[in-house]
Amino acid sequence: MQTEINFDGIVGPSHNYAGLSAGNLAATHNAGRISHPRAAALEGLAKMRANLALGLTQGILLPHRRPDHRWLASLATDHARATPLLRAQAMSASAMWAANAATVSPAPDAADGRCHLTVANLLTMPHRSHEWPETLAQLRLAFADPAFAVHAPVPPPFGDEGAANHMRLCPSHGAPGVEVFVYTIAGGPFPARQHPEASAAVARRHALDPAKTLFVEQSPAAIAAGAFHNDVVAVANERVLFAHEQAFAERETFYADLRRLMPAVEIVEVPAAEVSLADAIASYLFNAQLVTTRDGPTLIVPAEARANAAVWRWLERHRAGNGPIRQVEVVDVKQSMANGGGPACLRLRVVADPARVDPRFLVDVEKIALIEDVVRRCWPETIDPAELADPALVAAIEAAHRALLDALDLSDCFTINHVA
Ligand code: SUG
Repeated sequence: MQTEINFDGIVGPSHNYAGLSAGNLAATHNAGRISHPRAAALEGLAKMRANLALGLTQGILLPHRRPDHRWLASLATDHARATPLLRAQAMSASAMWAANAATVSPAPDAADGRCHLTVANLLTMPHRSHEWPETLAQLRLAFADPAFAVHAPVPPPFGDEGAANHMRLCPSHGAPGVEVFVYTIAGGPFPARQHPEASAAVARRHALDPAKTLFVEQSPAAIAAGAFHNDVVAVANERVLFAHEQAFAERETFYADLRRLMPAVEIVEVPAAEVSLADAIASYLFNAQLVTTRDGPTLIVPAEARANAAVWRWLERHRAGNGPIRQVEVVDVKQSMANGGGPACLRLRVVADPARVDPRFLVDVEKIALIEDVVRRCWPETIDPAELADPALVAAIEAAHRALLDALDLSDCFTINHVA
């Protein structure tokens, strides 16, 4: 039974605000602030609980080992001797944003009938460039069944940010769909993170039908306004595409192609005159989880979307007018939001038969309670980024990580060398 499973990244014990992502306005504005890793992880777990209550299937991805000693050693340094910037890059909890873990093409779209996952290289940002080996190790465990094909990252110099720049439209999750790869062209004030060659390589690896695959340029205006990933200005689920008017460089061509390939598509476009790009990005209206529940298409938005008058007015009017989005759920993930990660950033969608997934990566309410218990006991309450060199903090972060893996019976996760 093909089901959409949302794998949420558990917020790691080193969650902090070091301002490492140029072009990510929230992260740069909050640089130097004190973070609350325990509250951050509990917010993420509460979102997972809420998704279970909506009848969704929920999975997890684990925080990575931080500091990343292996990465520092490869740079001929260590945590004590590294420069403050390198140290912060080795300590980042950025693997929590699972939408950047991999690009996923479900089995019905692939010529070989397997579900394909390509781990993202995330090479544009130094603090994210060393995520992929541990992510790959987890994906190889979670998706070891022959129903899946897990691929190593696209090689440099082609930056790939995973599912955050990929959308899938289909009549229903288990039916063949149209896959849309949104790429970026360098030249604006902020980095372009998704190289078109990377998108093309992922589509080829995933054995997609070229006739049902679209490559679309993200609008440079959106990147310049702070949309460092497409999922900050657009989201798709089954037949619905929900996007800001200024999300794509050539929207008319894209929409025409989409309608030709999938006449039943419902394009819900928010005009800039009603919600400006600035309001869309500040509120993360589009960094919502658009999911199918028993009540129909449901949008899970961050509380910041409700707090923005223009955004909330648009949502209320859409619902009152019987638009395609039938329900709006509000979640509080403000600790993640302060680093530019909304509800959609925190999850990786995989359409598959849950029985084929390693059960240690799936959660029910009891397992969430178990994780909450570890978080309450072991996660630091606060981190001041000025304290990242403190050996006592490092010891606490490493002990917290070990406690989580032990509780989930996943201590083998990073000890086996899964990297090809
Ligand atoms: O890559 N923030 C992440 C946010 C990722 C959001 N993901 C999606 N849109 N799918 C990023 O910019 C900030 C980390 C810091 O500054 O410490 C950070 O990496």
